[in-house]
Amino acid sequence: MFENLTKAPGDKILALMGEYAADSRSTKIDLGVGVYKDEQGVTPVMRSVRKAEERILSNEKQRLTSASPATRGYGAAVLDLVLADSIDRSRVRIAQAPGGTGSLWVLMQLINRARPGATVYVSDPTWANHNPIAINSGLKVATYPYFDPETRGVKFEQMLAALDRLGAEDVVLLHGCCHNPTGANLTDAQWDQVAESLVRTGALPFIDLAYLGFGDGIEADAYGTRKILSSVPEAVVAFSGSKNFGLYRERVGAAILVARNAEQAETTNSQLLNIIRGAYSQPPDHGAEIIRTILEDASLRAEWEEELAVMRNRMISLRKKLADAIRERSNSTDFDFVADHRGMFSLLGLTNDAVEHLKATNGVYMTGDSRINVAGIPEDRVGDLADAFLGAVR
Ligand code: PLP
Ligand code: TYF
Repeated sequence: MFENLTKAPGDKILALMGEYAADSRSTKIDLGVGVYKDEQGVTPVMRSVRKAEERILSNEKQRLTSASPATRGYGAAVLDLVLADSIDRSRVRIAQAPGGTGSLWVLMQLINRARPGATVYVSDPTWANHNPIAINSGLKVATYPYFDPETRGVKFEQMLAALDRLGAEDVVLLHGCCHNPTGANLTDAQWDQVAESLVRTGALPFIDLAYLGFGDGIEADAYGTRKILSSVPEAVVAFSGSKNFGLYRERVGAAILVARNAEQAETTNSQLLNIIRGAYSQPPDHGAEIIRTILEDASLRAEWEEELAVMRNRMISLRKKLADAIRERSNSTDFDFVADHRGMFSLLGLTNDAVEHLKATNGVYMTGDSRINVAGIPEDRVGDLADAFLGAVR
C-alpha cells in the first residue's frame, strides 16, 4: 500500500520552530510561529479561561455527545460575539468546528458540494494553509492583489478592480481583521466598497476571522464581517477561538453560513451537518464549553475582554516601540508601517537573503517571507532588533 507514496513537503513553520529550538545562542529572538506571547515569552492560559474550566469541571455530570454540532449555547454565544445584531438570524446557521482550520475545511467542502471545482480568490499573499485546504476540498485557487511591497499597505484600487471582475460562481476569501501574514488591513470605508463590489458581482464572500479582538478591539475588528454579512445575500465565515481565547490546542472554532432565506439556510445547513458527520462526527467539546461559559457570564466575559485588551495593547505598543527605535536610528520613516499594521503580524518586505542573514548573524527568526510576530519582540531588546533590521537592509 504505502510503498506508492513519496515524501510530502514538511511544514515550514514547524521547521522554523525546530531551527529556533536548536539554536544555542542565548540572544536569539523568535518572531516566527504565530502564537501570542507575553513579556516573559510565555503563551499564557487566560485567567477567565481557567475560571471557566474550574466551573465546568465541578458542574460536569456526563460526557455524552450532543445531537448536533449546531444546537448548543456555544453557537448562539459566538453569533452574538461575531454578528451582534447586524443580520436577521433566521438566515444564519452555525456549527461548532475544530478550530479555524476545521471551520475552513468544512466550509470549503460545502462550497465544493454547491459548486464543484469553483475558484476561491485569496489575497496575495495569504495564510499558507488556505491554498491546501481549498485544493484538498476540490476547489481551485487564484489570487487578487492585496499587499503593496512599496508602501506595505493594501493595494486597494487593484484589489477592488480585481474583485469587480469576479462572477457569481466565484468565492472571495477575506481576512476579517488582522491580516496574516501582512498586518495590512482595510479601513472601514474600504470594507464598505468591498461590500458594494460583492453585491454588484454576486461573488460569495468567505471570511476568515481568526484574530477577532487582536487589532483595534472586538467591535472595530468585527466591522468588515458585519458590513459584508449585512450587505450580501449569501456568505460564510470561519471563526477561530484559538488566539483570542488562547485555546490553541483545544481546537475551537465555528463555521457560520448565511443563506438567502430561512429555507435555503435549512437546506444548506443540512449539507454542512452531513459533511461534518462524515468527517469527524462531532467537534471536540472542551474549548467550546469554555468559550460558552465565558461569553454567557457577565463577570467572566468582562475579565476575558480585559485580558484580550492587555494582549492587544501590548502588541500595539511593541509595534510603536519598534517603529520609533528604527526611526531614531535611521532618520527615516521606512519602517513606520509596523506601527500602522494591526494584529499579530507584519510583513517587513525583506529579501530571503536578508531573512537568512538575520537568522545567521543576529539569531532573529522570522518566516521566509519576512513576516514577524510582533508579540515575540522582547521589550528590552527593541533596540537590538532595530539595529538588526537596519543592518539586514543596508
Ligand atoms: N486563519 C488564519 C488566517 C490563521 O492565521 C489561523 C491560525 O494561525 C487560522 C485560520 C487557523 O486557526 P486555528 O488554529 O483555530 O485552526
Ligand atoms: O504562524 C502561523 O501563521 C500559524 C501558526 O493553532 C499556528 O500557522 C497555527 C495554528 C495554531 C497555532 C499557530
